[in-house]
Amino acid sequence: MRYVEEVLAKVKKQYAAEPEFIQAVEEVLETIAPVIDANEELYRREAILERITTPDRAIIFRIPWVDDNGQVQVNTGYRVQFNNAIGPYKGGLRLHPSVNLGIIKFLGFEQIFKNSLTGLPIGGGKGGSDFDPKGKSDREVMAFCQSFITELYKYIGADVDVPAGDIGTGAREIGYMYGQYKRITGLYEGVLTGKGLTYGGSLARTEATGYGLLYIVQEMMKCHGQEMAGKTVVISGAGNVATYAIQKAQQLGAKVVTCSDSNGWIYDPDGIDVALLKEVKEVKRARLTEYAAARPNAEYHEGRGVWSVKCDIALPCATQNELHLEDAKQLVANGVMAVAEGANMPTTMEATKYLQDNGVWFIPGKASNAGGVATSALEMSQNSERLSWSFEEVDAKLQGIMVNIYHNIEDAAKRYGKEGDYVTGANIAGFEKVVTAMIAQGVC
Ligand code: NDP
Ligand code: 2IT
Repeated sequence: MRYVEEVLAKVKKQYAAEPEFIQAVEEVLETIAPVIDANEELYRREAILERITTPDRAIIFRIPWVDDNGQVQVNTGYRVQFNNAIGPYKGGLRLHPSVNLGIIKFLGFEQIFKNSLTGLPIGGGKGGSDFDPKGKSDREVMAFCQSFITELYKYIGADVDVPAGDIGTGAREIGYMYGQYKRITGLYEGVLTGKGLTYGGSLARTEATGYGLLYIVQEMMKCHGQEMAGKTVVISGAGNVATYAIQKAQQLGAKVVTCSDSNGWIYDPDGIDVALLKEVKEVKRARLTEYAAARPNAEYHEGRGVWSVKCDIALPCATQNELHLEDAKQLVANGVMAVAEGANMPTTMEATKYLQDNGVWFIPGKASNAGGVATSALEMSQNSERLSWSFEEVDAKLQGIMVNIYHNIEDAAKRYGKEGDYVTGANIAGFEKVVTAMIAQGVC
């Protein structure tokens, strides 16, 4: 059996209880197969695929905290330090009831390749907890974050592992975590990114993932003789990534007509009002029904449905496996031109194949949402030199990084005879750098 098939079969058997992790590994291994086949003997002897699919370590811990009624609550915390061949572990912390080891492993695995694609020296990691910040008071969130860091602090550090935000972890949570880390260790260091601007955060980090998504889409459109101006865009999610994707799309002259949360979705024929969306989501932490209530022309629908809206470009920005085969069929039937992932693995494997087979330009999250972690790495650089750069400086670097990623993945796909297959291109380009570093560093 080919080495790549052998390892995939092993992973499927060994981690049968982690479907999202298997899905992420399968997509990567299937698409990098030509690179593996061409180096079969070396990679087999070096056990490259076993090593890259097994985290360096996975830390699982108890997080006890006291709620506002004096009741002790217990959550489970995770940090998966996947691969540090090219730099310290780097990746977000997800706070959502759906979090389990398999979810964190899939995200950590994706992060290895994403971080490599940024061109910056960062390895792959991810963490989080099944804690749900929704509906909790600020004091409860602080109690949770302090307890979380009281255990996690032992395993992280500016040159070791640098966590950041993800679903459910925003500026408030990072602030509480940073305060607790500093209190325990006495260190004022760049151990977390996405920090507030008054204590080491970087300008443009808040906007970076959404803006970066649009920068890469813009570059792809340009290379295909198209422009963003005048395009209709549908976006899912209403969090950090979605909000700034909507904002940048509008700045580029496109019209974004949808957004969503876990309860329902908005169709706003006049274009989403970003200021109102921020007020509802970032300030009030309320539901999208409040957005609809303030916009007479907007429709609110319960459940899922953004992919049924006719558009030129679709940008899934909420969560994994939120765009299914039926959605892909509907998008294609409605004439969609491009799909780019703001979220991590939002498109199922069947949906991805269907879109690609029908000529839709498809950019996978590890390339298209890499602007967030890239800007986190820029935050680390600023922390190291104890300086802060202007918004324009960071934003210009972000644009350069996203344009580079597009050309790197396009080129890698071409080199392996898969022109226009950005999934293959992203996985190959991401893998090449990591594998070279792994082999150079010996068996570790
Ligand atoms: P936020 O918590 O800010 O927002 C998440 C949004 O997605 C919310 O609108 C939320 O709705 C919705 N959502 C979350 N889970 C579900 C679900 N199971 N079903 C339906 N809707 C859901 O997170 P981010 O915007 O930061 O993250 C969104 C995606 O982008 C994630 O996949 C994340 O991993 C990825 N990402 C984030 C980066 C970042 O810098 N923040 C960088 C790169 C990728 P509700 O509020 O109702 O839960
Ligand atoms: O999925 C991701 O890339 C993130 N959540 C951002 C990670 C980071 O370290 O900024």
